[in-house]
Amino acid sequence: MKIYFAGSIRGGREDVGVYRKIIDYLNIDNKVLTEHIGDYKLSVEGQGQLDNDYIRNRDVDWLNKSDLVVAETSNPSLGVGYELAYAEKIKKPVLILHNKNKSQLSAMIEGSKYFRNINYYSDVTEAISILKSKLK
Ligand code: 6IA
Repeated sequence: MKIYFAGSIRGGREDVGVYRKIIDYLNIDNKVLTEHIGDYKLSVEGQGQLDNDYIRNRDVDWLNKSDLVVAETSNPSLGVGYELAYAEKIKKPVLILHNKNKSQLSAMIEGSKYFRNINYYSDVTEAISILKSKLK
């Protein structure tokens, strides 16, 4: 299955190691379309000269083509919020992973009946076990 993985970029890159592990796990039996999110070299500083229109349109195209959206929401990110709202609008299945020790998930996500598959975890090992059981 084609998976759109969403995680913070300009919202902050401190969880990139978690994104990398989740992407590596998902890629065992699936195709993650957004591998760059787990790329340690993708830094906020290096993004000034990138074409925002291109990025947004390519990402929306990938969202449309994906079978499932997996979003890691612990580090608040406007882009991830946008992607979740877009997935809700086009009724794409969504699985959310949120580290309960890091932040409180937005009421706009918790309060939407569309997002029923919200999974709270405390470390990356638990996040992977959740994926294992949910993607069986
Ligand atoms: O507001 P944020 O930057 O935190 O939003 C992150 C989310 O928006 C991710 O889930 C991505 O899918 C999407 N996104 C934001 N910026 C980019 C981006 N920047 N490339 C791809 N997706 C993005 C340029 C990176 C470049 C080095 C290839």
